[in-house]
Amino acid sequence: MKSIQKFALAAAMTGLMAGQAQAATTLETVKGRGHVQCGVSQGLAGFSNPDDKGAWTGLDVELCQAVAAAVFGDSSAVKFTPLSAKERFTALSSGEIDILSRNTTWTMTRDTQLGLNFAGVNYYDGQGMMIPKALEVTSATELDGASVCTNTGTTTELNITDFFRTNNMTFELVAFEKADEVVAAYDSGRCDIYTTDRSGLAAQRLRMTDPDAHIVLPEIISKEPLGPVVRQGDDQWFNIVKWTHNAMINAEELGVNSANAAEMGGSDNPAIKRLLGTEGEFGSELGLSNDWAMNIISQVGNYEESYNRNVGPDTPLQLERGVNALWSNGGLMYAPPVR
Ligand SMILES: N[C@@H](CCC(=O)N[C@@H](CS)C(=O)NCC(=O)O)C(=O)O
Repeated sequence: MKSIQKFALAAAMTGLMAGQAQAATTLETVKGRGHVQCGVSQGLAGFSNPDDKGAWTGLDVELCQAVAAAVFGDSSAVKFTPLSAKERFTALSSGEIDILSRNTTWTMTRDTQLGLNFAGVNYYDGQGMMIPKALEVTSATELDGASVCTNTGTTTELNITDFFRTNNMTFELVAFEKADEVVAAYDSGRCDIYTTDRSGLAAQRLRMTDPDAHIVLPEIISKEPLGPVVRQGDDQWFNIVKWTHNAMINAEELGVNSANAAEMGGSDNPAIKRLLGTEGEFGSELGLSNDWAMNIISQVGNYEESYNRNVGPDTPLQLERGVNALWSNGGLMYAPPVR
């Protein structure tokens, strides 16, 4: 037995013999600390990005603020840990963060090998490619022999390799740990292609010396369902993050938003009453107060508000709702009911 395993076994036995109490749950740890610790990117406009005063903004940031509103009734009770793609899962597994909310794709091995639970999908994405207009290429299939800039520790690296191989094309992968390095390398002409999630391309194009000199090709080469992640082994915390996300989507569907939530608490619609806690014990069954979702919606907003504020058509990213529309509008956003 490796010495580290022996140590863990001895520590566990000592704990058992001493009748030691169970380790604290994530909710207890979070409450004791007084804030949620949320892992985010190192800066990606629209998703998790510090503003000029250093305050974090974005769709992924607001998900964590919503969890803080659900737990503490205070959306500001959250601190952010910027993480590279490579560092993010270790930070979650080790307990350094309570939630990873960082343009992270739900894949099978992240569930099975890394022991993680995705609490939902807050942005359905796909991988794309950006190229300088000057290349005068209209399809990725014309890019045989290209050099490709991307991030290490991502699904992106794997998908681009599949794409070139299945199309019988050669390529040179130029991978960096930090997104800033990828942006700088591509912008300086080191690569013909910048590949990442299409939402990421929309954000990073704005950082180029001349954004208009680049285009995103039409091909979508993968499925990238992005969402918040927790560790396996704490179903209560998993439920809290999952239902925070669901509450924001259900609120949009029910027409409840930050401006009308307080008034909607008095609605006759039973689905709205259950969501807002004026009927039932749905919050206390999560380990929270019954106004958990009222706090999320009044302090952060519903999914539509968060989407439009951070990544929607009126933001610099200009991302149409597309597949991220509610199921009732032909999209994929569908939350189970509060029932
Ligand atoms: N969704 C992919 C890619 C995630 C990723 O790390 N993308 C880069 C490129 S957009 C990024 O987040 N950069 C921002 C940063 O590292 O701060 C995954 O989960 O592996």
